[in-house]
Amino acid sequence: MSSTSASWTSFIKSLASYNGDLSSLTAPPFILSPTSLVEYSQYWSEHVDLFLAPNFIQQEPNDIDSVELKHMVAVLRWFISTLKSQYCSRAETLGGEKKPLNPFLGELFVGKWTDESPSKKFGETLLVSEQVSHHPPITAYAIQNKTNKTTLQGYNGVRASMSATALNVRQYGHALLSYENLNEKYLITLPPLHIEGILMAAPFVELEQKSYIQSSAGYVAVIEYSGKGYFSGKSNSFKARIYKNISEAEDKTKALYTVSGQWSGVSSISRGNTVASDAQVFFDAKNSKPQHLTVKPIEEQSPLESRRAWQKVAEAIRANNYNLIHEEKTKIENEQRELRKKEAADDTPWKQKFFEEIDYTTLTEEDDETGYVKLANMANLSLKNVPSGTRKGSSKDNETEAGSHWRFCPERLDTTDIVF
Ligand code: HCR
Repeated sequence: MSSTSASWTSFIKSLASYNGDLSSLTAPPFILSPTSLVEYSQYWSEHVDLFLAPNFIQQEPNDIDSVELKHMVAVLRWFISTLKSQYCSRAETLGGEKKPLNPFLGELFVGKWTDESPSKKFGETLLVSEQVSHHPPITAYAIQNKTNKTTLQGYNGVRASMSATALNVRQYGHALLSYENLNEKYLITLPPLHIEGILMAAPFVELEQKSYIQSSAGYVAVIEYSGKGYFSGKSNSFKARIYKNISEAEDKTKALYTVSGQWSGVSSISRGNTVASDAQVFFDAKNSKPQHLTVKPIEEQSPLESRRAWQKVAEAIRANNYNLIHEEKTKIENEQRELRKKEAADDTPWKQKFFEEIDYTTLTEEDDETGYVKLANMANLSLKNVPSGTRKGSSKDNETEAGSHWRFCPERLDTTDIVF
């Protein structure tokens, strides 16, 4: 047995007794990614044109659909366009899914997308991503385009469990999209996923079950995911239906639009409940190149910025040097331990830079400026700390009373010393 397959075998054995905390998982070097999880927030906006598209939709005199429904279709297209970057990009660039670096508390990743539109109507789009909690690991982010008064904010954490052949991952958190000029908001829930191919040392992500997009205008999109064999026999398949509101979503024949296909490939859209064989292309992920954000050089980054903080670990991972990875990681972990001890001794807990924790179960719809409470109520979704997309009154909803979430403080971004 080669040393690579021996270390993979012992990794699989360790997964069998795995406790759900991804930071405690010690993986062999060839499965480590040199990128921190705090960077993954960038995948929400690698199609800036689609992210901003609703701002440029016009209502035509002969339109059958309301302009709000046209916006919902555009938001769904943008959401589908994010999935390939979110869930397939490591497989494409690194040859398989990898274990990301586990961000330290306060770790930052910032960058910007420049305007590549010929008319320069997009303006600049900024990303700020921050590790707001280490135990459990939670990353919060905001993507802000001031030119078009468009902001996406959200947070997410994952909990995992091992079954016979796959690592099952539940996402906690949500994303909130606001188009201020349109006076519209959208709540987006995060789908469960599992990692297949672990036994073959060729891990890849497959999404499962459902996620939702609830619009403040009432429309709701229900997206169902499946792997090989269910809808179409193809991996990364999905079927999304848009309804007038959440009660209509109880009956699939009431769908206003149906979109079906592969989120990593081509999907098509039809009116009604089924997708016709000659349906119009909705999104073609293979022929739609992602626009990567620009990040300033490492020398200009603050010590809290991810690529600067992890530089030596990342180099050791690229060099496949296990001792050096361990040595450099230990330095960061020890520094963090010392910081936490000092904070405890001085009674000055760590203060998050751009986000604050909030208990939404204590807020009324009117008191909540983000719109989360209202949108979650409209979609009949739980406000508690339960897996993203949990319906009110379901068994998961009854597992806890806690309702703390993370929200963006835009004024802190306006006054920050962090350079983009
Ligand atoms: C599960 C995962 C870490 C979490 C990653 C998340 C859920 C993070 C938020 C992003 O918005 C979306 C996202 C995409 C990733 O696909 C997902 C990762 C996939 C693998 C990774 C595990 C921790 C890796 C486990 C080790 C494997 C290779 C056995």
